[in-house]
Amino acid sequence: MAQNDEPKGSNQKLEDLDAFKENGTNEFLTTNQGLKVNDNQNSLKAGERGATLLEDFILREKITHFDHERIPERIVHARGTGAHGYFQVYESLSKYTKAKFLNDPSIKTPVFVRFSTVAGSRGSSDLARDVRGFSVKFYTQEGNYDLVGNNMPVFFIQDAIKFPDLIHAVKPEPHNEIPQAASAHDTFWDFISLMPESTHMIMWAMSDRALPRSLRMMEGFGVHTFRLINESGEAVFVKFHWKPILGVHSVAWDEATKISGKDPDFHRRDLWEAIESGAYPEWELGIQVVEEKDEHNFPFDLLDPTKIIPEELVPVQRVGKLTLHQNPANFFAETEQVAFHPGHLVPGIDFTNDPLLQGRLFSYTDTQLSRLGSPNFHEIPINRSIPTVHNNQRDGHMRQLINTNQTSYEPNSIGGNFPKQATVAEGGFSTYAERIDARKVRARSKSFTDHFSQATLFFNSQSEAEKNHIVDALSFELGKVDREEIRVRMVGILTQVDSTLAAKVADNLGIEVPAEPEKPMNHSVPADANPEDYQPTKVDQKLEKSTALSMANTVKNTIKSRQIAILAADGVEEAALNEMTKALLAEGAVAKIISPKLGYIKGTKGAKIKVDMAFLTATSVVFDAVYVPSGPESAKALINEPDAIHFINEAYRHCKAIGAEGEGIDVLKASYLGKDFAVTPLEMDQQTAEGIILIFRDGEGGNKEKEFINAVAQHRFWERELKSKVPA
Ligand code: HDE
Repeated sequence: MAQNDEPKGSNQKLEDLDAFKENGTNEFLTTNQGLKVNDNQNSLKAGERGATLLEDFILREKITHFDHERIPERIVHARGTGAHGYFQVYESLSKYTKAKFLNDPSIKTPVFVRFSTVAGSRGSSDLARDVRGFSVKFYTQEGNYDLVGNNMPVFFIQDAIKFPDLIHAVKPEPHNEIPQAASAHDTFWDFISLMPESTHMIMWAMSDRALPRSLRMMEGFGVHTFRLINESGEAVFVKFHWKPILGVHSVAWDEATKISGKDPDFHRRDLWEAIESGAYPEWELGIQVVEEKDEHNFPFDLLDPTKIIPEELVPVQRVGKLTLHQNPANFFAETEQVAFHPGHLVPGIDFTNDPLLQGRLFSYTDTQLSRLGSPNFHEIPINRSIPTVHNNQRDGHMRQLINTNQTSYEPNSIGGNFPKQATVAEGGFSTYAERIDARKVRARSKSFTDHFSQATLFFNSQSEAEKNHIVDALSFELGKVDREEIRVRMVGILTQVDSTLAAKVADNLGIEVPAEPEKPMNHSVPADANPEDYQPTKVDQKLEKSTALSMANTVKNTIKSRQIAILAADGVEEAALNEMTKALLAEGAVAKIISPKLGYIKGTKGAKIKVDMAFLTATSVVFDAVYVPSGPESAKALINEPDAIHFINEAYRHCKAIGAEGEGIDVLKASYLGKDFAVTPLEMDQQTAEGIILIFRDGEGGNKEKEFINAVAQHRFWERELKSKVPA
């Protein structure tokens, strides 16, 4: 991640937004009519103690506006956070597409990005086990292009007509509105267990991908196959990827549940703080390109949104970079009012017939009408395109534009037939002329019925720790399901993915693995159809594993923007503390000193050291690593502080890097780590020792700071879980 020299707020869209900004500094308070207000403390009354008068227009205006200041939250993806930035392509992609913003490496296209969880309400926790939305609005010179994706490359269902069913099943149950932002309940698993097409997505959703460490450390995917079209009208199929420069990292489930209580805004805060500190989040745009002639050369259908194209079959070409460099000025005006739509296209990009995508093309405009209240939502500042809008659409609620021409129809002679259509050469959009020769039918293609092979591919590609986390996640979720028949049916589905997975989950649930999964497995069958025609099939994927699917293979060479907790009290050795802090900051990490009390602590040499947080407000789960510097008095104080010991136990349980120097090591020994090792790391079991960096003052050579930094860069030592069960 570059410490970017780009000045904040420097892009064309941000300049456009400036015209709409207001700031009352040095101004008088006014009503909405611009009238200066003289008394904002008291309503108008008949006498000091009298009834309030209806004529008090100032009171009425203020209360009325307040009464109406909420809008409906998004029906899905209600909880979100956003940021401004820009996108730049590395080299012209004119070979594939005529989209101008993808043709010229000198163009910095302004973007607004919104990340979200799917199921929870606006006020729910960031750390729900859930899919994350990854929506990008490119404000191109040819109009707005929206890439509305997720952090997982597949989806639960294959046809848009099932979307309301899926969402009704996952949302809080209708009779009691429980549970919030959680899929661990009967209706969700009832639906999933009857819909085997969701199995591949379930593997992703139950994996650590559903618990990102940071929005800056997750991938993004366009999910559907799209088309790119070049100047000569030639098309290729394309899958879009966002690859985070910091790698893909997650937190532990136990940690996620604790973060949800300690800091439900964890992801939102992390994104905000990274951008404020100049550690601008970055992703590379990746594309997988498939030529039209190869459309049918895969063991799956490119139009099926429950399938990936494994990177082994079609490599991801990294073609450009997205940088987020400015936080919104106002959450409601920008993050809440932004309206994405996969149908916002520019010339050179087009759809395919993926039946999930096709339904989305209707839904997104439709939903804005009830959410934002008017077909003029495109006039809200954050939604305005950079090119000015000229057409004959008129009026409607909250119209902002003052159209001054006499004609609002086309063709016309009175207005010179303006605004006029553009030829393709002039940039007019023309839909890709796909050949279609078919009967009109309500049907699912037979090429969509392999529901398990890629679920197995995903599971097989995971590391041991990742597999265990999937077992734990499924056991937790199904453990929250009241009805045993749903659990049994779901374990039956899991037998189709991997028999060990099914056996482990069944064991945790205290049930038998069914000898045969329930038949028919797929209950999503038209009334007059033969259920046999809708049952899952298996197609050999000709691939055992795909390395890109495991987070274990991600970037592990940077600690930029990682949060390190330094536990210290009065009597800390300032040299030890300063050296480590200096080394961490030099690598771009953030170091925070945590002590029994706020204020200042004293070093052994008398230095006055500012405390960032007291144990009362700090918690290990929002940090990536812990370091305890030397100093006998400091160590003693920490050993006597239960919150300090708990802090270390938790960090140890969550497999984080832990470092200590001199007497700081005694603090580790007073924690649960003391059970796992006696004196030196040499006496520790190799696996438990990993990620524990001890610095002995009389130790020989080596750069221990560097060793600690390398450990932090590994993110987590998940193998530790196999060895040590920490009761924290
Ligand atoms: Fe969405 N989705 N979706 N979705 N979706 C919405 O649009 C919908 C799907 C995604 O930050 C809604 O403006 C249907 C896939 C994101 O503002 C709504 C179907 C993917 C966001 C809607 C899908 C997504 C939404 C709700 C099945 C990944 C947040 C509010 C056919 C590729 C956008 C809104 C933001 C939001 C409908 C499936 C991603 C109701 C009908 C697949 C990231 O229109």
